[in-house]
Amino acid sequence: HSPANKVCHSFGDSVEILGKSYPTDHFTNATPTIVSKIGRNLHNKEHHPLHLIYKRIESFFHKSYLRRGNPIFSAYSNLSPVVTHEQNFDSLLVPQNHVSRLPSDTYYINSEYMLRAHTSAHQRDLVRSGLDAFIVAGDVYRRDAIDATHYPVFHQMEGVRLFSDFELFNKVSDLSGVSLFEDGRRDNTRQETHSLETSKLVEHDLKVCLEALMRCLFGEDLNMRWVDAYFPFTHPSWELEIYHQEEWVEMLGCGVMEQKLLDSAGATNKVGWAFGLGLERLAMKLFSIPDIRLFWSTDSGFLHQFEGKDFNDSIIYKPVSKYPQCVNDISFWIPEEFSPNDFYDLVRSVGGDLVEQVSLVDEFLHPKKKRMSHCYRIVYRHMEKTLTQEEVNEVHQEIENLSAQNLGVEVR
Ligand code: FA5
Ligand code: MG
Repeated sequence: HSPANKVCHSFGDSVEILGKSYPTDHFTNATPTIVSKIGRNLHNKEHHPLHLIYKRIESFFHKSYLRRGNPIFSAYSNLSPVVTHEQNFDSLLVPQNHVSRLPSDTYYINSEYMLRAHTSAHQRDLVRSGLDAFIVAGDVYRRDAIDATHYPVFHQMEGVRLFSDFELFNKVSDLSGVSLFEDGRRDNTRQETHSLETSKLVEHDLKVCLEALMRCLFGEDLNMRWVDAYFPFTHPSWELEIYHQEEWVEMLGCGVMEQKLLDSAGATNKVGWAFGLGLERLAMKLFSIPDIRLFWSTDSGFLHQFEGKDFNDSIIYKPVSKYPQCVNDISFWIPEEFSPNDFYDLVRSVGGDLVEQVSLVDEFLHPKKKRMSHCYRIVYRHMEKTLTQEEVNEVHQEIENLSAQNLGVEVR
């Protein structure tokens, strides 16, 4: 059990989020820096690139899926990112010992509440409320490394579609003896309660939908591939990768929804698919945005390039010239219980968006002292001006001081 709360969360007895007060306790490891991002709602800001992508996807679902002229997918983009551990994990059948529950990976508010780590946290409740088809966009929070493509807050979009037996089988001509459910064994192709036809038809509908979505975003001659994956709440499961600028990039995870989840939500006579995709990943590829920190920029150099744009306009971001980097290393002896994510959070709290990247560049075990030393390289870069060495030194010194104070490390 990693002592995540060693990173002095520095809230008092309670923390105020979106007008509600939450008592802090031994679980609390969210930091003020992280909590200050809640409510920014970049995905709902007119002309913000994340909003443009969200609108493109929403419009795809609204125009592709109609019932008697009305969209069948309902869209949600204002659900609170504060959820219970139960919503984020248990409702999705995430095992008690799954790594994603570790405080080194997740931001907890207290022993009941946390910041959602994925938009899947809303699946069960929205199905329970009676919906058959919905999309959800929102900010999600994960403790993670720091570099040009990782930020502790990013945005996801979830999609869910359920089918009754009539809805699933109405396109098949020979229906004799086909039913949604049957008793069997779980294997690579299906869950124990699904017929093979169910599993294959749901898979087909899901893949056709997501391939069409990607073509709608990236154009007709897009290169894609399906990769087998595992999620506790879908089976079978896949990831979709697209080929872009000479590399394969994972865009989303998806699968056939676990029947146990649907049963717990009261949808016992339906089957369905679900997917979750990353809006930053899509936006960075679509608009050629080179650094994930830029989404949080309030500088006109960035936002200006999207102003007055409609979600269907094609946009290529032109980098505001990159200012020089400043590289500083920090080495310290680590205590017995230490997680690099504790250090990353501290760096993020002190250095904010001046920090472009942090990487573990060296670790070694002192043969006599039996102590472990870590060396981290911190790359500083301001997105809108040149940093002076003094400005960097001040931040770096503060990182050293607080690491010694809060993480129990001994700076070398
Ligand atoms: C999930 O979060 C699952 N909830 C997805 C899912 C939903 C599966 C419904 C099945 C059914 P994953 O952690 O792989 O899975 O994240 C999904 C997508 O979010 C990724 O494909 C990627 O596009 C994006 N993503 C994940 N981590 C990051 C990150 N650190 N920075 C930016 N985007 C990320
Ligand atoms: Mg993944």
